[in-house]
Amino acid sequence: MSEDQQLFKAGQAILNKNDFGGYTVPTQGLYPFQWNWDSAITALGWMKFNEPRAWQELNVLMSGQWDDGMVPHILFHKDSDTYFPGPDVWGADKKVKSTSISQPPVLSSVVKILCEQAKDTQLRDQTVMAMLPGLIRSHLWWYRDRDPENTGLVVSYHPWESGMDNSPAWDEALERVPKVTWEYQRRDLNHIDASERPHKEQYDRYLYLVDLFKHKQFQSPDIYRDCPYKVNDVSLISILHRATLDLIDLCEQFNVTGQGVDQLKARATLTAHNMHQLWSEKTHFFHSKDLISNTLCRVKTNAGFLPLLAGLANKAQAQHLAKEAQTWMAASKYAIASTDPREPQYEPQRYWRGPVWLHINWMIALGFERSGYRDVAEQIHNKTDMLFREFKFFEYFNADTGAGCGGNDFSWTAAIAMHWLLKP
Ligand code: 9WN
Repeated sequence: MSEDQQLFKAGQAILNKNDFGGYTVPTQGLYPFQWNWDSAITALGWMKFNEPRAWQELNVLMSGQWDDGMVPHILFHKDSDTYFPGPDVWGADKKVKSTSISQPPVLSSVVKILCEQAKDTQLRDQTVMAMLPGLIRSHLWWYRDRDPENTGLVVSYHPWESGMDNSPAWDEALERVPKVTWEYQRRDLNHIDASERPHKEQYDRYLYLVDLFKHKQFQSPDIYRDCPYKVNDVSLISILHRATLDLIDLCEQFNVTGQGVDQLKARATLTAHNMHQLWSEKTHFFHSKDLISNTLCRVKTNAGFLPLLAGLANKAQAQHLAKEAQTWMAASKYAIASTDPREPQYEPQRYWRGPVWLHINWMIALGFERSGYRDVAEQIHNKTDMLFREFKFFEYFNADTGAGCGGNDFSWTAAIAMHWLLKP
């Protein structure tokens, strides 16, 4: 058996082990529920060896969709006491217990990839036809509830919604959020060393926002008015835009018209028109925007490369980003770090403040490839490939040493390796 075949088998074993019956947990213990973007990305791995299971993953995720269209960030299908905060803290007692925010909506893009790879075309057509109305409603939810002023740039209310929880991009915006004063016990630190996780001070503020959503009874207009944390997350906006374009393609392919498809097209045009607001002529880079102070989040993070994935960078911007990517890669041994290694906030092993994440590198590489920078995409591919071969399927990797950090036997790491890196 070749090395790639062995690693593929190891990846397969991880997904089987993390399969909780129709959905895959990111890793056991630390994250015992179904997470939104983890699940979508994990389906790419399932697709390589079990097509029905890949589609099932997505169907189970969609089963938690709220009536207003939101697909929640976590679905609490079964109880577990190894994670905090659980369903009681979130207080969202829907048909499936869940959190009250969403996560980067990579789902429609994944559906498009699965469609291209499907061998069982009957199963594909049945599943996608049944899923499309829900997917359209979920995108309309983003544009309606999270962009009430029609700017083309959706608003996030929580760092957990970005999926890049303690990114230094959020530092200033988060400091404005009060801390909770009630006592709680974190569970992540039972599994992972504190040096790799967010600080208590950040958790205090994350929880304040969770309480606020509950007190506002999850009503978007009230939260939009009163939330002390509101950002245009450049990563989420880019992922949503890519996914909207992919969803529009899927609708054309499957002859789905009406149901708001025209609104999706109009919103996508608006995003493309206003994206320049997140570009800084000073740094020659894309930044998220703090909507309360009305300023760009200063620190350069990996999110700034993601407009390429969505075709939201013009030629000159793409050229700057290509140069920037080379500089980041020269500054740290492995692929694109989550924070620019030259920033004072860079911490190579603390979660989203420095470490390398495989799925983000996959998206950045796709972006460079789509923008005509094959060489940069290939360099990112090769520098990501080294990581999991040397250090196995960890949640993320120390950007300086490559050492595996966070949870081990991690679903999306295995899935991205199987989808993108391994040639069994
Ligand atoms: C909160 C599951 C999730 C990922 C996020 C990552 C981390 C959770 C946490 O784990 O967040 O959602 O408790 O730390 O930041 O991107 O989806 O893998």
